[in-house]
Amino acid sequence: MPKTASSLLLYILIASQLQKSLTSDSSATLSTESSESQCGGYCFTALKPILDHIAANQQRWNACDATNQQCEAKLERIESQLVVLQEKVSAIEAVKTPEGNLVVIPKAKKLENFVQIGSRFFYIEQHHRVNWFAATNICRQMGGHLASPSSEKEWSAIKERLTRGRNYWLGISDLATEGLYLSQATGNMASYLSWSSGEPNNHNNKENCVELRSDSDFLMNDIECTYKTYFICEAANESIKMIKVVPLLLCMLIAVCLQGSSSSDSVSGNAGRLDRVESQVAVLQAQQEGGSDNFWNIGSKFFYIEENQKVNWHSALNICRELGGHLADPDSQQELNSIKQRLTRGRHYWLGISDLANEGLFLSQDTGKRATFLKWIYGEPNNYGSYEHCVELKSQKDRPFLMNDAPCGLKSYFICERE
Ligand SMILES: [Ca+2]
Ligand SMILES: [Ca+2]
Ligand SMILES: [Ca+2]
Ligand SMILES: [Ca+2]
Repeated sequence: MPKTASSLLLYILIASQLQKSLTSDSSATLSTESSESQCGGYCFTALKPILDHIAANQQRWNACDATNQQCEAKLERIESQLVVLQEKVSAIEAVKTPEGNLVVIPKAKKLENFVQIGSRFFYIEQHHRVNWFAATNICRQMGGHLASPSSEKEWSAIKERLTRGRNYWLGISDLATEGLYLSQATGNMASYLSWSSGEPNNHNNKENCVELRSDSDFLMNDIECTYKTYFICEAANESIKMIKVVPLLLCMLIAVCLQGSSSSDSVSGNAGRLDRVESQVAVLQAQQEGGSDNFWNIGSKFFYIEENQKVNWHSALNICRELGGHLADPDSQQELNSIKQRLTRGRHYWLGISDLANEGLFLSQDTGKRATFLKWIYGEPNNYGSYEHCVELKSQKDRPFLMNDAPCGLKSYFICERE
């Protein structure tokens, strides 16, 4: 089925479900109870704060004024953002466990090759023997990680699926610090270790990667990472986060549109609502990438570079706030240098600095005080056309990234910062 047709079908499906919940509720506010069953638990959980938000702001939105065409144009934009998310999600597939949890398996491999254990999925490679590093890469390409059992229960359930006479890599190593066994997926201490007797022995001072050994009933052993053997992958949690978002967005979109059309006198309330939804979509997109894992640190500060969507300066402010920080204002050359290394040439990135309050006086959005560190491109800030009040980082050709004042309504990538 073509993508547009299948999305349409989804819309209609969710729409009809939500219509039921709306028409059965004379107050025309979203009934959270009915939405829970209509929308599916997983959708609802993530959706609830937004539904509450929509309900709370309903009056204000109803007073808003806009044309039908504006509504449609916005819907089109939201839909195209959804398509982008769908593209990302197309690499993975979700299935529901008997308990109703949504679990993700990489699409590259067939469902029957994955073993469901509790709420997680594992893939056991039974054909190819590779070294630990190759196993790590293969699992990553499949959208997961080399596995690290989280409990004795999980370990023994995995064990049941293994073939006698074969050993299997786990995503655990002491490559970083001798004797400190970290999970490759999380970078933290492995949550469950069950060593074979006398192990880990770091034999010849060379054993840094962990395998499950057949000859010790699949207890763990440290062995040289270049040893070739079978391996076990686990599906990644991030993929699960990702898969939850698309149905969530569809629910939001339909909820908003139905609310608009349920009151006869207006499509007019739609504009304000759609503004909200659009910015929520932007936030969700950023949250996909901007989880705490994706902030990296310079000294005591953490930074996140949004490279997936362009938004105006005010939206960028909001998104960084939603991610628990603020739009970045680097305050030293060292910080600027570290940030610059990660930027993509030719792109523009919003910073949290503007002269919106007083022309020519550039304030940090975070502190409300004069920005302490400004590195302008030659000839900037020029307040071109008298309407450039927001500060971006940009590079011209081969030149380094430096600052420029630009119109706040322009859509650019952006950088968030967190203490
Ligand atoms: Ca070792
Ligand atoms: Ca050993
Ligand atoms: Ca200005
Ligand atoms: Ca300028």
